[in-house]
Amino acid sequence: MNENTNAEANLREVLSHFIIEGSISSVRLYGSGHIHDTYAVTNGTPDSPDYLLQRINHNVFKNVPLLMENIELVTRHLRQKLENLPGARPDEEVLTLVPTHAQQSFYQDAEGNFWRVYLLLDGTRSYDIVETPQQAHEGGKAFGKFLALLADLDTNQLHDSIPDFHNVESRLRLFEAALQRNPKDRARQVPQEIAFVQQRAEQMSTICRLGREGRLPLRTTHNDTKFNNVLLDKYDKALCVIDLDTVMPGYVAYDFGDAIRTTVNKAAEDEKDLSKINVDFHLFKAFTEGFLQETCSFLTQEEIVSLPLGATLLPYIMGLRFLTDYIDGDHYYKIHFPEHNLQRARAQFRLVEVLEANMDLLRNTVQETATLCK
Ligand code: A2G
Repeated sequence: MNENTNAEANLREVLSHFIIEGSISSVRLYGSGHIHDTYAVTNGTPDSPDYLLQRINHNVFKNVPLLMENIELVTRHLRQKLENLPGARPDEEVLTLVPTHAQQSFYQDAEGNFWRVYLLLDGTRSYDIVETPQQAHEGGKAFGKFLALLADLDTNQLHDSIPDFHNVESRLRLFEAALQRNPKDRARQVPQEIAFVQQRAEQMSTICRLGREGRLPLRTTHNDTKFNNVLLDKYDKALCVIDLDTVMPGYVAYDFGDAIRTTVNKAAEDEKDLSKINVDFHLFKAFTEGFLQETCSFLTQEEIVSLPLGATLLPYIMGLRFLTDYIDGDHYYKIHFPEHNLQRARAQFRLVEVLEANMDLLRNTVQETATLCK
């Protein structure tokens, strides 16, 4: 047996613990995620579904059973809400977990790895780079509707799958600690990036502060609203929000900001040529309209004001996390070449600068859109 056949045999063994219909014809690596190992499982039996198999990264998600409880809770809640919504298609609009024969939502193998299986949604696609305002608008609607459907889920029922995930003050402390440790002696290669982080530390803590003062409510938020976490159908209509691992209590500006980070910039998240990093304002407006269409009935005025702050905060946090991982020796994110995390950090910081330079435009667009839909 060669290495690939061996690996596929192991994956098929894992799959045998789940209630799978039909017979599997292939299992292949899938997607562009930075955290888990994901495989597309193709069914050889006509009319039987394809699946998505994931090995959950338990260095990142330290308590997988609690993580899976969150996902069960959230998918159940979304499904119930959609079942009562005229015209909704719950089977296509919510992820479906496939249980194991022991009726669990995950399987732990002898080596301690955790696995789960979802139904693969047929005929859908996601975009790493947004191409049209229609796609941006649909993405805005999808993430907005996600928040709206979960607005009545008691946040106390959710576990923090990664504590302090978007808490920038905590991220800054981890960054300073990595600088102190400096295990690979990389800190001296990046003085400009370090200065970039430190100059903005205070201003970027605004949302944290407003939250602490009780001026921004904690809601059930997605917290990883990269545009490619929305599946669109063949007509580019948004269908389903995926990657529910970080659904936790958070601020709406986090979801808005992370989605803007990955919607308005037509260059890659790790673009090397910083001159290519720009903000497409048509996409910003289209996303904002879709998002507020679904959420403005329940967002407070302070939350609406916080949205443009989220748009600069999230690329800042991502740049900070990429840079921290680079300094620390690349333990968190999967990298594809030695300076990948540094390149990602630089691209994110450039995006922060472009967004900062256009803050008035972002604010006006958000405010005007909110006024129109109130
Ligand atoms: O990469 C992953 O999806 C991260 N998820 C997310 O937070 C963000 O950093 C993203 C960047 O592309 C987790 O860390 C769980």
